[in-house]
Amino acid sequence: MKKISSLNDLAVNGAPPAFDETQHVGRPNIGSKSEFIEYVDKIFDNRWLTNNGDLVRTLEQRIADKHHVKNCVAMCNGTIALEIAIRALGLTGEVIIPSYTFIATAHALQWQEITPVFADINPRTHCLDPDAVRKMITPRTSGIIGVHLWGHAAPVDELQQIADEYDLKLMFDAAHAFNGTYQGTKIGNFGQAEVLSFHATKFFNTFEGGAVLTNDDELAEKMRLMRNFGFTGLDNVIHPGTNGKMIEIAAAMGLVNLENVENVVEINKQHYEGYQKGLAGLAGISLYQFDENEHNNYQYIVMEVGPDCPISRDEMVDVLHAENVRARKYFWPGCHNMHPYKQLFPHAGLLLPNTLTVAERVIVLPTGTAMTEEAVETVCKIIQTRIEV
Ligand code: T4K
Repeated sequence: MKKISSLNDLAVNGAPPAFDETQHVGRPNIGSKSEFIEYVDKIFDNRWLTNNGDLVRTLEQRIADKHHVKNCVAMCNGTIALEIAIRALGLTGEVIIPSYTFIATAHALQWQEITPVFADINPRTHCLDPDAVRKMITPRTSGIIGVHLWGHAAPVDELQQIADEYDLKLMFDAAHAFNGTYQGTKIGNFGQAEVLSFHATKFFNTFEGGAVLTNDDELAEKMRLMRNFGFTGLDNVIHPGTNGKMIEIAAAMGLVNLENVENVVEINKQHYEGYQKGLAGLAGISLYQFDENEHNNYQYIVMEVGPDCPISRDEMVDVLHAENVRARKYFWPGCHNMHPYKQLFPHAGLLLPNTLTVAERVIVLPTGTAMTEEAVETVCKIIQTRIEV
């Protein structure tokens, strides 16, 4: 790997890029290939491919146990899991969410003709600000969806208090928060339901996949019906539904990856510490702080480029891309600036000052098991070299 020692070494100045192979944000964390092949053999032998198979049920039980929650309802992806949870909870009218999230949080509502109402975030945690949530409540509000962004828990207690006060439903988009905690309790136990994503780029993946965690047995039963067209038995449909089923091959990947999650946390943490060290003291650069009293999966390395940095966030992204570091501007420019919300609510940004500031500053850097410690050092060196020119 080529070492960066001065600005002249940077690809933007005509030299070859620092990395031969692209370092992406989101390279999958993958467990044992041979164990996966064993599961594939089983699937072929059983000729059972989908529809609540053995592997899906085993995975659900293991994930529920891991999160100390009564029910895990596995789905084909996190977005469908959000849609089904939203519908099962009976959300209608308006639902308050952050704009600073992946677009799926908003689309899962809009897709069902429910209006996402964007509330501002806390600039330190990047999660919903409870005071901002209060300001957005109207007679049409039926619920709140908090997002545990970067795996950091949303302000669960304050949001629950608001929900109780106004008789609203509360659920969480926990797509980033697999195996995380809030005040020592595992994610999955808060609100009426919490939704995980097992997309390839997530801390834990099933290729594509997701799940709803809940301690409400009745709600879980409803969602199990809804993910399977409302069928009970062979010919009896007793509920409106869709096809949200997880397939056996996805569950096999999940069972293999589940064995590996502690290893992934360890590597992610090492990389996080490597970035902390490598980026310390750089003008205008700060790294998102995780609460070390909680269990974090460190899947997102979130760097902020502030006004004191000699170059802008976008210039920094260009520098990194030129070196084959596929850093990402998650979640720029905020959901409220994307279609159809930008057209529907052209003035939403006026009430979202922290969202705008954070969205303009963040760069997510690569991490995970596909990345080496030296690669982390090199990425830091690229940033350092460009700043200290
Ligand atoms: N809520 C939140 C808060 C979420 O972040 C998400 C998903 C959801 C809900 C919805 O859950 P799902 O329905 O997805 O289960 C990615 C993911 O597609 C998306 O799942 C994720 N959030 C979001 C944060 O990131 P993109 O558009 O950035 O993905 P893409 O295809 O650019 O991939 C990112 C990088 O990962 C690429 O540069 C290359 C690398 N990669 C990707 C894949 C798929 C690989 O190396 N191998 C791969 O197989 O959205």
